[in-house]
Amino acid sequence: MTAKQTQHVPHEYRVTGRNLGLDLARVTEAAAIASARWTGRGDKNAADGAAVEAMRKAFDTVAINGTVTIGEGEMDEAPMLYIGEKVGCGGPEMDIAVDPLEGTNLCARSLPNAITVVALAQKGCFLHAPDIYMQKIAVGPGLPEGVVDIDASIGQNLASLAQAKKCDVSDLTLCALERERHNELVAKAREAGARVRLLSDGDVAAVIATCLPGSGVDIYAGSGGAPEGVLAAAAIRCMNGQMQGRLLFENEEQITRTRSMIRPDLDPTQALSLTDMAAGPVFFCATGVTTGDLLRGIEYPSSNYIRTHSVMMRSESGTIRYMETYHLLDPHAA
Ligand code: VTB
Ligand code: MG
Ligand code: MG
Repeated sequence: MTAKQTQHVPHEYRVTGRNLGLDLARVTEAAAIASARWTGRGDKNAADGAAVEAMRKAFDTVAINGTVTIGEGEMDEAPMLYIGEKVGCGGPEMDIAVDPLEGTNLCARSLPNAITVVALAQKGCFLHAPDIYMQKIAVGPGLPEGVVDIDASIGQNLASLAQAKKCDVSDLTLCALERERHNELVAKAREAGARVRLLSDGDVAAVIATCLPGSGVDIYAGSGGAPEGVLAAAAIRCMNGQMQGRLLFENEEQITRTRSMIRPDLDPTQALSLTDMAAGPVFFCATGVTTGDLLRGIEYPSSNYIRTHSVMMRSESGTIRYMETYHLLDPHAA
């Protein structure tokens, strides 16, 4: 134990009311078990559909009055978990953000890091991000506030991060999605001396990796889905990391639609802080579908059990819980 840790011993257990994160685990577990049947079968839509259906059904058991804020799309384009849909069996008014299968391609191709994700906040606390791209930058906890800035060059950010971490830029690893649009970012980061880890998909897990000791990821940068940005922001809030975002609009129509979703005077070029994306107390929960850096995937340890691995986080208490669950296939057979 370090001197800093012992200052806080004995730890007084703070019971901060009901942890809804535990209920959410059953929701992400259900989605993961359902989509895992499609792992490696090359059909990402079927995998996604199975996750959505199972997640929607599992929400019926959660004691909230939930409204989907980040979901599967607009009401007319998504049959379930569409934006504005009410879920839950009654309780406090909450905002819900979901990605029933984050990394549909990863699941379909049986590649690492497919996860099922849910986050919860008080009503009005999640950014109503449309399904466009978001520029993102994230680093882990324990660093000076503002150590990286979405408006600075990647070279400046890496230099500032290295200084804060008392290391060399060549000791840092930047993680980004492998996309043509990131060619310049990647070239500049390598030019500055950093290592670059490229991912085919799944930037929610990649942003979270910046906060996990031992993940080897020091900074996440680049653009990915805006809904995924809000989900990652919820997790970063719970893990005390830093993150900024910026919605990337491709045309006027997207700006108009977003203004109608968020607010009429929204400045489309505005940098978004962590709390612009996820404010107030938040819960985050994910279950692994395929084994990755964050979580092990779905496993079949014996003929009558399915094993899931989930993580539940809560901003209010800062708890990060990992849960391994054995699901009995036929509870009435014994
Ligand atoms: C992004 C990323 C996601 O899909 O949305 C990506 O945030 C799609 O990016 O994590 P492209 O349009 O560039 O292919 C994921 O990787 C998986 O949903
Ligand atoms: Mg999705
Ligand atoms: Mg996704």
